[in-house]
Amino acid sequence: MLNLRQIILHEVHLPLIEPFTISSGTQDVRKIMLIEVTDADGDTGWAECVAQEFPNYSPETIDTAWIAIKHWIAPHVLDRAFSGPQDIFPFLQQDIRGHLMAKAGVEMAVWELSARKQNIPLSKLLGGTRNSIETGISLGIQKFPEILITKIKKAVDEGYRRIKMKIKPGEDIDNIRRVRDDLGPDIPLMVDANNAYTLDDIDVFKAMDEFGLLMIEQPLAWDDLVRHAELQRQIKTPICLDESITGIERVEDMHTLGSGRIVNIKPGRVGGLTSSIAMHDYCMKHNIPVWCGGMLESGVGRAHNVALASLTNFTIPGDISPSKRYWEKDIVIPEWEMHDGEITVPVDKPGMGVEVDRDRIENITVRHEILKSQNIS
Ligand code: OSB
Ligand code: MG
Repeated sequence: MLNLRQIILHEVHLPLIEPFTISSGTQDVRKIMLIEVTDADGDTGWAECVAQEFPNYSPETIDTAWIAIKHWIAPHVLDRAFSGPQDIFPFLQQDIRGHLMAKAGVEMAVWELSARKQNIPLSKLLGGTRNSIETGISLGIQKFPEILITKIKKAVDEGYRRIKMKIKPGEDIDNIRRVRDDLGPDIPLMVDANNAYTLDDIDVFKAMDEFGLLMIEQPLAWDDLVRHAELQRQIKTPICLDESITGIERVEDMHTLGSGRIVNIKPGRVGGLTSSIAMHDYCMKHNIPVWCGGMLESGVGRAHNVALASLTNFTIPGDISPSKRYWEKDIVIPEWEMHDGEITVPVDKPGMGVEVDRDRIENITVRHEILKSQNIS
């Protein structure tokens, strides 16, 4: 039995080594919510809520997630007996609508706690089968195409197994052509539009077919499946859905409608690890490849993504880069490192396999709140 006694929320601000620009905006400081749960035995687990400062990726933000956890999620789960971490998500879904990022933060911390209590790695608790995962890089929109080319070349030289470049209207076909012309047809290249287009832009996507892209990620609206199906019917390049897939039902709908052929699973977007595993299993059964996306996580969220990406059907390199790609100094020990384009899954350590650097967190905390059940003194 699992009995949660306390949830602590920490907001830390981490400056990114370089600003990250997608079609809907730029981030230079990542405002991160860390979640620390404690159970009746005094054991603890950590996770990260991936909601960002502005609602330009998802409707949730770090502030809405804070409110959701404090007022609705924490009171719902504290001091209640659960048989295991897999019971948290269905329980939250039953009574609380939406707020998937907030729910995921708490749920993932409980998974981490459970792994630590059982003294096994989180990857094993989730059913992971890999000892290392292939690493991809997500490159934001750059000021000039020359900078993009240089960055892609450097990433390939560093060993990254898959390159993703962000696009937006006016910064798409010409940039892709330059990358192919300068760096050749063999680079495993894909693009991510973060919803910047509509079906009126269909010719842009038809033109992309000649570049041998691995996939086009989320070209149309963030909550759409029907128009994506129309687009996928008219182009050869596989569509990969990110924002539109908020859970297992949306994966089923995507499959039924033909809205895409690949799924980007971000546990933080879909309500947590239970939901991610269900999506993974469904996709494996239906021969839909999946990969683990990223939300510019600190080493804590990254640890959960690494554990999830160790499951069998994560066959495409994910957006799981090493700590140094994002931060001068990460908040976990050891930091995440890449060797020959791979990150080692910490299969010999319990829980998420890295320790939170508490001194460092204290130095960069801007908000902190301890949530306890009313029943406890
Ligand atoms: O669309 O995948 C995305 C970052 C923030 C919000 C949305 C996305 C991204 C990335 C970054 O692409 C991936 C990473 O964490 O390296
Ligand atoms: Mg994306």
